[in-house]
Amino acid sequence: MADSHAPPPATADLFGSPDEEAPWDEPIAPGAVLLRRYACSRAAELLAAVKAVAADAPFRHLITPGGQRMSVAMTNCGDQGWISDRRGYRYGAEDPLSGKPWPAMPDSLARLAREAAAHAGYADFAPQACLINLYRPGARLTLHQDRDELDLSAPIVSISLGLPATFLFGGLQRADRPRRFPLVHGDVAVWGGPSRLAFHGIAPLRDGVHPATGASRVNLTFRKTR
Ligand code: MD3
Ligand code: FE
Repeated sequence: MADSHAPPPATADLFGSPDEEAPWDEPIAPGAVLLRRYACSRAAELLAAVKAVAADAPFRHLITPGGQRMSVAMTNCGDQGWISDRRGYRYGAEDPLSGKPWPAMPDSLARLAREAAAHAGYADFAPQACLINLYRPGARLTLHQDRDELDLSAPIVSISLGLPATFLFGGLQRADRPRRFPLVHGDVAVWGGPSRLAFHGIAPLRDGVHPATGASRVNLTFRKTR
């Protein structure tokens, strides 16, 4: 028989499964905040949505304008998708593999991005593009800026799922030495204001297995493109 006088668990009731921790905020620079574990309680739903998108628009390794195959595999959902090929980097409404529009952005994804942006002080964030990155061990993203969006006043929201990664967060100059932050399953970040054009990247993914994703990491970035 349950003891009705037992104190309630500190956090377990509010955050689904008892082994899930409550999210917390970690500001890392002006305009940049990590919402630690923010997406944990919804990770299964988010990954199911990613799987549905990838069934329509499969992950592929894009070619950079310089002719290199990217080690990260990518796909998109939403009204616009980010692509790279010999001709350059750009957003477009169609998946070049199929010639069809990108899959619609699942509500579960759009809702989380919107809530995270609002939590960080950006009301009414309406992402037009969601770029989905798939990392296998060894995959990396070298230091770069995200500047293919026409409206740089909107933030970018990112969600990390699966294997942990080391995020490299530099400054506004490529030569600024990056700080390193671990990103783990369920971490969400909002990048706006003075951090919107910061150089950033992901160190080569280490070997491992995660219960939710196997030997991989999935990152989603939500963007207002115009
Ligand atoms: C800081 N993705 O898709 S997410 C990218 O984990 C990208 O796959 C990484 O960089 C990933 O372009 C990092 C975190 C992130 C995203 C956009 C930013 C950090 C950012 C834009 C400006 C500053
Ligand atoms: Fe980026």
